[in-house]
Amino acid sequence: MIDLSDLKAVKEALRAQRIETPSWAFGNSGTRFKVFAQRGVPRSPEEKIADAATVHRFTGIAPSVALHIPWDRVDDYGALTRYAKDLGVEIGAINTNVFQDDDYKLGSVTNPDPGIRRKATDHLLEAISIMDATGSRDLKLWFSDGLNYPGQDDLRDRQDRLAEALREAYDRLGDHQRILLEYKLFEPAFYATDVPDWGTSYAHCVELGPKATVCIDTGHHAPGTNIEFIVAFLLRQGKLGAFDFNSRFYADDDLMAGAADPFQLFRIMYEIVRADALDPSHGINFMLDQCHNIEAKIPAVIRSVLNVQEATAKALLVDRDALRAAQRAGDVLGANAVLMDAFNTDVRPLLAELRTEDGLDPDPVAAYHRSGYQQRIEAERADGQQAGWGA
Ligand code: PSV
Ligand code: MN
Ligand code: MN
Repeated sequence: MIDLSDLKAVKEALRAQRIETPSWAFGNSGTRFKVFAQRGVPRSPEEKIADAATVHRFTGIAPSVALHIPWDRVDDYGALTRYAKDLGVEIGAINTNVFQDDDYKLGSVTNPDPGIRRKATDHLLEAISIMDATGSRDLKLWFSDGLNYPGQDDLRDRQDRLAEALREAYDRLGDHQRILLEYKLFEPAFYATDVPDWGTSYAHCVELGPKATVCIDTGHHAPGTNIEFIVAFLLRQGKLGAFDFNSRFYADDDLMAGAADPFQLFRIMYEIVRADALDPSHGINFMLDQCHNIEAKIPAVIRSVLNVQEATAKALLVDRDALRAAQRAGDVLGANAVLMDAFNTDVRPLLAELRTEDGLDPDPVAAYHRSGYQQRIEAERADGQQAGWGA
């Protein structure tokens, strides 16, 4: 059993933790079969930011919100940034969207048509201009580009076109800005995807330079993939830039982080702790990328933040000296027991204590329900509409 009496260092590490919420998680979303509208969903980027600020108010560890362009397009990004600041949050990563335009049927930056490639690359450059106005560090790129049929296009030419567009975006980055290149095994393309895995993303990032790093979306792998290995490998190479946390049972399900496999989340967070990479100064952006199709959105985002925090607390409890000693001694069962001991520890009382010490409610979900915020937005946003995925 782990002794929970003197945990000053663990609490300090948890206090420094930062999780970024996605604006689109607050809007209506669904599957290709049906979008179930909910009452009180945001009608504008400002209202999404207000919901993100509410998540931060109750959790204390979610002080930034990622935007998705054009879903969150506004005329004045400086004003939007000030609006966010007034609510106590910052604008985080700027996500590009080169997947919802008819022109991109055969690809965006990899499209065989140079005119369409130009349009897609211009969108990436526009996103960097938005980052200049919002003060954002991260340009998050995910390309839906790929092929449905063998022979449809030349696999290698498409890599060249991708590299060319990435180079143009990279060269436009300011000193404190960087690219996060996300990969995804399949969907919407079913035969080949142009950035299907961490290796492809990593190779492009290495070619680009130090301001390009890999973003791991936990829902974007083949079933059974050992994600913590990828985390450990990229950390060792200094090329892990960010996470899109969510959980999945089948494909890219975008369910709440830690809901499907809390043990996997713990194993991932252990590799982060193992590399001393939890602190924001290390530069990893711990984001959520989720869609709440049937559950209430704000409590679902709060729950996800808490799930990541719980996994982190357990990872911080791993007795690293004992683990190393067991590993060096070749004690297979002993080493595994050290890890499982931490995972099986109930950290909820510790986290409740931490929140109380910091002036937060020990139960953020219950506090949200008591706050009246949900009733207020349902009344105020009576004409709520699609935002994000449903748009
Ligand atoms: C693609 O599946 C993805 O994970 C990318 O991050 C997109 O930007 C995001 O989903 C939108 O939810
Ligand atoms: Mn993602
Ligand atoms: Mn995804």
